[in-house]
Amino acid sequence: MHFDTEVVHGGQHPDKLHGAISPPIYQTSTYAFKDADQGARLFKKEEEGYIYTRLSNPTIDLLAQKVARLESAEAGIIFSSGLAAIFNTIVTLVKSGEEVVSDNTIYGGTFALLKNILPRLGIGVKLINANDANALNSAVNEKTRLLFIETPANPTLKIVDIAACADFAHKNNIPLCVDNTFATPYLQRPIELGADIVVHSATKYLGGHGDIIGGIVVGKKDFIEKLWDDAKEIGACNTPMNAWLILRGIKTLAVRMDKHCSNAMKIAEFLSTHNKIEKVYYPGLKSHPGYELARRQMSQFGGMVGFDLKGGKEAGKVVMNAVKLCILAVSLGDVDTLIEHPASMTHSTYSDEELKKCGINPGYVRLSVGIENPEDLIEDLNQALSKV
Ligand code: LCS
Repeated sequence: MHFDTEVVHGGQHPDKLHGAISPPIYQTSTYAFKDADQGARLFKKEEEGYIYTRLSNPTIDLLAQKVARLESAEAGIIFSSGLAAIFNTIVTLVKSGEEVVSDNTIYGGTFALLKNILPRLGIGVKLINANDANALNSAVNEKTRLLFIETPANPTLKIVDIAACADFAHKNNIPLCVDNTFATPYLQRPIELGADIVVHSATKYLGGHGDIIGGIVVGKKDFIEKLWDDAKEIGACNTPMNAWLILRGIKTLAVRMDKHCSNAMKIAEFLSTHNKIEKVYYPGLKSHPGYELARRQMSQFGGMVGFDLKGGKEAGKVVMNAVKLCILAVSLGDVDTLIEHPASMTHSTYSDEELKKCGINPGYVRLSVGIENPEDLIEDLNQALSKV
C-alpha cells in the first residue's frame, strides 16, 4: 500500500463486534479476569491479555501498532507526552555512570531534560554537532549508551545526517534514536535509513489539531519489551481518548502534510524576497545548508519555517504582536499557523551562549505553517512586517 492509503487503512480492522469503522474507545481503567488463576497468568506473562490501562489498552495499542507500521518499526509504546517518550527511552538504555551523546540543536524541553535532569540521575550528557565526525568521535567513549538526534531540528531546521549517524553509532555498538516529530513518517522514515529507535511528540503533526498531548516510541520488538517493563512502573501512560484522537489525526496525515509543505515553501519564498527580512530558514530553499541532505533523506521539506529580521529581536516582537491570522503560541504541527520566539519561549532553557553555539539568533522567529490558504497567510505576514 502507498503511504496515503496506509494512514487510512493500515493495521486497522473494523471492530469485530459491530463492524464500526472508527475504532472503539476502550474507556476503562481495568479489565475483569475470568478467574484468579487467569489473573495470575496474565501477571506472569504466561497468557496475553489486558490487566490495567497503565500497562496496556486496546485503543492505545492500536495507535502504537499503527505508528510502528508507518515508521517501518516492529513495535511501539504510547506515552503521556513526547518528553515522557524521550525520558523513558533514555532511562531504559542508560544507567547511572553511563552517558548519552546528543546533537545540541533540539527542542528546549529535551535540552533541559538532558542538561538538568539526567545529570541528577548520574547520567552523563555530551551535546555536540552530530554532523561533525570529529565531534562525534571525541564525544563517544566506552560509557556511551545512546546517540540522540532530532531532524529537522527544533527550532533552526538544521538537518542531521541520519544514515551517517546510524553508521557511526553502530560502529560504536550504540543505538541511534531519532526524534522524527518535525518530519513525521510521511516525509522521513529514520529506521529505513538505519536508526534503531524513533520518538515522536504526537502532540504535533500526528495529532495535527492542537487538541492533545502525546508521545510515541517505536523500534525493535526486544527493545520495546524492555521499554514496556520500565514504562509500566514509571507510569507516563496516555489515555484511550487521546489515543483515539491521534488515530483520527493520522488518517489525514498525508493530505495535511502535503498542504503544510506547499504552504511552507510559498511562505519561505515570500519571506526570502521581503526587504525587512535578514535570513530565512527552510530546508526546501537552496540557500539552506541542509538542502541537499534534506532532499536525500526526506520526501518533502516540512511545514516549519524560521526567519531573522533586519531589525533583530525588537522587530520580531513587532511582527509577533501584529499578526492577526497567525496565532502567537508555542507547539507546532497544528492545522492553525503558529508563530513564536524560540530564544524567550521554546528554547529559553538554553543560555545565551548555548543559543549562539546552535545558531539560534536572539531575534529568530519560528513559524509552524498551518493548512490555511497560503495567500491569506502571506497577506497576514506582509501586513505584520509593514508595522516594523
Ligand atoms: N520533540 C520535539 C521535536 C518537540 O518539538 C517537542 C515539543 C517535544 C519533543 C516534546 O513533546 P511534548 O512533550 O510537548 O509532547 N515541542 C514544542 C515546541 O516547539 N513548542 O511547544 C512544544
